[in-house]
Amino acid sequence: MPETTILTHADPDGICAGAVALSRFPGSTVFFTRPTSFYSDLFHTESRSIVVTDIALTKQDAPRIVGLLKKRKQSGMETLYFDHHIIPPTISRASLRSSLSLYVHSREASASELIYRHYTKDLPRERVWIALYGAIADYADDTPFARERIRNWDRRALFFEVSTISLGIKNEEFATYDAKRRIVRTLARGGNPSDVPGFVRSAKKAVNREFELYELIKDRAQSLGKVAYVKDVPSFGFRGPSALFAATVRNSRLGICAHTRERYVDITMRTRDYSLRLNTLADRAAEAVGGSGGGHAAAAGAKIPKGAFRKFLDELNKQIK
Ligand SMILES: [Mn+2]
Repeated sequence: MPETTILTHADPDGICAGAVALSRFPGSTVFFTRPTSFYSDLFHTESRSIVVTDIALTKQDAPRIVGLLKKRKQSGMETLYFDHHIIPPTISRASLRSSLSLYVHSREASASELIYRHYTKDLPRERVWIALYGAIADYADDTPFARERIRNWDRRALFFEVSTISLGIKNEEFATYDAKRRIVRTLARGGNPSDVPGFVRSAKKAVNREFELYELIKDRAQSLGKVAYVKDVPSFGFRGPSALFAATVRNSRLGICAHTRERYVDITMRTRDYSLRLNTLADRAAEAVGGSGGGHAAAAGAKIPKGAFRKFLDELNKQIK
């Protein structure tokens, strides 16, 4: 087992946060995980030091994750955790903090920003670009830190790189963990997303599909009360934009993209109205129909039982003031 393992999320913020971690701890192994597999991945990682970035704790797993972290700490192993998701009500912030060697958490910034700010002194100044890419990609660039730093650089070049990474990973070619590890290594060395061979072309392909998708959503979006939705429309990995386009074409505040899976319905929610707190809406409406939901204020999701979709929409309509 390597000395240090980085466990991070495979979305752009996770990739960027992981790259900042790798810049700080060169030679680490980079491993991707997600909230639902975090417990098992943590369990199977035996490195003396683990850096976790951008991974939410699920309500269900949080207590046993804290237990596992405590055990690691007692046996002299360290775990550093940088995150910006809600702390689930099944654990306390204090118990989580005391089970970690370092806990950097804020709901107000991206994981990339949080880890970069923590290690600023140990990193080349230009590495702040990665933090900004992660922040912008996660819609978390409206922070004092990001606002001020964006002024130091050419904003259009920053956004070009953000688009490359956000769109580029939507193609199969760059959707694998191996490809994402290559991206993390390039960024950690001081490269940009556009330096990864083939990545800009991949982003171009993705943006074409996104515009085609818009035409499809325009055709297929429906609404119920204040909620616009598309259900079981092929969204090619663009579930967020599909939900947003549904809101846009139906002129609604809230848009939903729903996919029927084998045993449940997968819901993605986006809004054009930033006064709505989608994570709260998702959590409450899903819970009311026997599912679970959460995420961020402007980007959330839920899993609900099959057959509960209509009731879920009714619940959302009740919740939106
Ligand atoms: Mn994030």
